[in-house]
Amino acid sequence: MPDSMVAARTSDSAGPIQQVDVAVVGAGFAGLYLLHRLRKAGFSTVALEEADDVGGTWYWNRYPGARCDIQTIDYSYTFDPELEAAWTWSEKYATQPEILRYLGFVADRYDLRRDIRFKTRVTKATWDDAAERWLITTANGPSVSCRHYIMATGCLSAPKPPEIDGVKDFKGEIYFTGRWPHDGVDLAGKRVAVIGTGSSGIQSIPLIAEQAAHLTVFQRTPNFALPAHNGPAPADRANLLQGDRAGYREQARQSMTGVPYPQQTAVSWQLSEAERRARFEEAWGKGDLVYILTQLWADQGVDVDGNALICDFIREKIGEVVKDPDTAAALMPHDHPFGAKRPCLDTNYYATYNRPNVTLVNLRQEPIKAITTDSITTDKRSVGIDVIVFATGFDAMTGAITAVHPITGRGGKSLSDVWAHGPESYLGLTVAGFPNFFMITGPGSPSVLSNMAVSIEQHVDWVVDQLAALRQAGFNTIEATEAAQAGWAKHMGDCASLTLHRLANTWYTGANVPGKVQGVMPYCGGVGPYRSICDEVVSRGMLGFKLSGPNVAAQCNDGEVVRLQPDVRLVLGMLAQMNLPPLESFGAQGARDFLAQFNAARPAGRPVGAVGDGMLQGAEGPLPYKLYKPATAGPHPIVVYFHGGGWVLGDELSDDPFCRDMCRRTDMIFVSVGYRHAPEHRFPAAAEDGYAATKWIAAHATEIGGTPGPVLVAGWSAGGNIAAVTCQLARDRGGPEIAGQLLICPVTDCTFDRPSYNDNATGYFLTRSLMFWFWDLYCAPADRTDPRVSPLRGRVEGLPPAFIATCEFDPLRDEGVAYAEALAAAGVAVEQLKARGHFHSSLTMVDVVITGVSARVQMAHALRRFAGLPEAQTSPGYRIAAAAS
Ligand code: N01
Repeated sequence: MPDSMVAARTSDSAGPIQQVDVAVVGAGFAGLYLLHRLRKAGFSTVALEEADDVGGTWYWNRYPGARCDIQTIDYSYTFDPELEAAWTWSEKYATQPEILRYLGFVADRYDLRRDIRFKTRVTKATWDDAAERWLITTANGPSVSCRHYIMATGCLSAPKPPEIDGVKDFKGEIYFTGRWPHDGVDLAGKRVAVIGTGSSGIQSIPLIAEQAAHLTVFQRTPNFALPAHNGPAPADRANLLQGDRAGYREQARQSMTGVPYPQQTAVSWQLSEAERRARFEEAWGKGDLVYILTQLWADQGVDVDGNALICDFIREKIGEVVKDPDTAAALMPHDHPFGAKRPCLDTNYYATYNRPNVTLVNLRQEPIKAITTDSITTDKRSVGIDVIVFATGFDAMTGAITAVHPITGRGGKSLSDVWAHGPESYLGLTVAGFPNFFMITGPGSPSVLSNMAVSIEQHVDWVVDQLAALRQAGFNTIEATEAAQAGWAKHMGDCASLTLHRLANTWYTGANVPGKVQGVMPYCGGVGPYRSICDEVVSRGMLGFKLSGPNVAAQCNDGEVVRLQPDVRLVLGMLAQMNLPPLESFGAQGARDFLAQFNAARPAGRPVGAVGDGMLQGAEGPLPYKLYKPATAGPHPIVVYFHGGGWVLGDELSDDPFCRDMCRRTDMIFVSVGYRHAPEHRFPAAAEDGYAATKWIAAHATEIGGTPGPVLVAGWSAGGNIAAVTCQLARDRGGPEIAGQLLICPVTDCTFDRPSYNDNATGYFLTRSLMFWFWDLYCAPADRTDPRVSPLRGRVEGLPPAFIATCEFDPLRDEGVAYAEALAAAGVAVEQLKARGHFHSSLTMVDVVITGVSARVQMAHALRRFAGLPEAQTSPGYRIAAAAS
């Protein structure tokens, strides 16, 4: 329906209806910037705000000690350099009053208040399919009819009820940190209880302790807190910003967290104990949450062991400060990895427990039984109380959105119903079935895992840019498709499985609200990658959105914006940026040199019990080998391993990190064979060497520390081809006995027209033309159907049990699957792993493609099973992304 007709409907039962292009709910950081951008883009707009002034979270959270915990120079608007020049923060971490003054300053500077309806609570929102508009109903004042409806309500705005019996009976004063009285509270001479030790509790407790006659802190879960070392903005950061403001801001936008810190590359186990301690002490001294969360070592956020090192350091610090050992022990977190729950920045928090007027009650040992008229009673004691401060947190991420109830979308569906199993969204920005509805920093976007100021600006810019582009193109409606939304959920899950967030019960996962559906709600893939995905959606013709308008043809480019695993996407993105010439253009030796250089830059392999080398007898002469032995006492079963490289590249060391990783996971010996390469040694040199090497190793098993008897074979890519061929030759030539074969993305056939060859011809590192080059160098066309290079053409009955892994975005995918199917049809026990979102190199890029861990866990289980060993315990050192494995 055209707007002119809609405008004719000017009233409903509540009175005249306000007509605008865009209605915004909230006048905090997000709402203010939205108003500014919408106005500049020529949209008529109104912001509906429950409070009587701007500020959002900084309006409500006025408790003692409230401050930001991202450095203020980073926690600011960046859209207008003149605004940046016009405001100077007084401290590294500004107080709530100063931040509120800043937001008031921004509202005045851009004259935003005239479009804000204060003291206006939105009660419901209804999509009118015929009018293609939203009707927003408010508790007071006129309803609003708008083309687009944007929730800028913040992630932590709906306080959570205390859920403790007897609160209503309490006759003393009750305060919530999230709804603190504007006139302050006089706590002098009073017996105060604080319930909750999240950021709000930890910030307020030291100041409350200074005022109260006695403070009793009721702690359910101890949290990690770090000293803020507040003061003037640190010179190093301030100088960086002053030196190149635009560059600094841009780095923040492209960073993982919205604060410009580099990606750490050193992993914890590469650093000595002294180096790790030095890094930790430096971070502790900085008083910077983002720094300590990202800059210690690369595996701190993805590996429980790398993470545990930090937990130990922090517990040590707590022990140094808190004098009473029982209190210190109670304050030490043990139930979650550092960073999996939001850590806090504090000023004198732990030292506060040394004060004579402060008592800590550990609710894990003595839960609260009830609150009476004048006390709080636990299993063990009753504490007389005059004032209770609830610092019990929020119904985070979804609470403020579903507080508008119902939000009724297309077909009468309510958002609360649609989210009954958890918040679903496309990009954390929109929801299928809710046309023209947007959320700023909604669940499914980086939001609370980032510097909110940066994420808010990115969302606002994206939404307003798209609304302007739609208007320009004549579209009235925009709506996410179900397919795009489902794809986003999958990608969200893939990102979350890379992190340790699933190992903690937190408001990130909804675990803090009884009955709330649990799942990691923020997007864990990083601010920069997220931004590039949003931009990609636009550059691919509003991928995943349905667009319609009165005088234009409807448009829908449906699809999933990210199908790769998140770390694979990053690796491929980096490779694409390097803009390398095709590998085959280097020539064989040039390509070998390039690979050696490339491998030198990867993370070193993890330690194993011992690494040795030697020479074995190949088909036509000696061949080098590398031996990886587990740290446990032998003898161990032996896996004969063949590296990848298209029969042309690589050597016995080129898959070193993978061999080490698998040696550790399987507790078996890996012998990596340096077989001969083409073009110097063409077909069947590599195949015959593979067989000969296996025979030699089996015969010398005891000598090299292995278990006598059957060996196992494994290989990746062309190495997988050699492993498969070796099994056929061993069957046909009377041994050696092979107990099982692990084939990872193997070459199995010389047919190049399977769909995977076409679908993944370019863009995934192993290209179709590179494979053609490999084949040409190794094998004349007349020989290609020989089972010694195309094992799929051979007889597959009577082969050892197999585990065959293939990757979705690999030209070799379908021939790997075909081999598995052929083996299964011939009665060979075969297990398949089809790795979704992975490319040819994913599973061997140890400590780079972290999402490959679960595949390696499965491969290790298979090898152990083939060798007749019991299932391995997950041993310390390998629980990279424990969640993933
Ligand atoms: O809330 P929280 P918050 N009985 O959920 C406990 C941001 N923020 O307001 O962990 C007893 O973190 C609960 O215990 P448990 C920041 O992102 C930023 O402190 O569920 N205890 C927990 O200890 C932060 O993470 C700043 O076992 C109960 C506490 O209450 C987020 O807001 C400042 C309980 C709640 O901690 C939320 O922080 C403040 C019960 N029934 C906040 N229910 C800055 O510095 C809950 N608890 C920018």
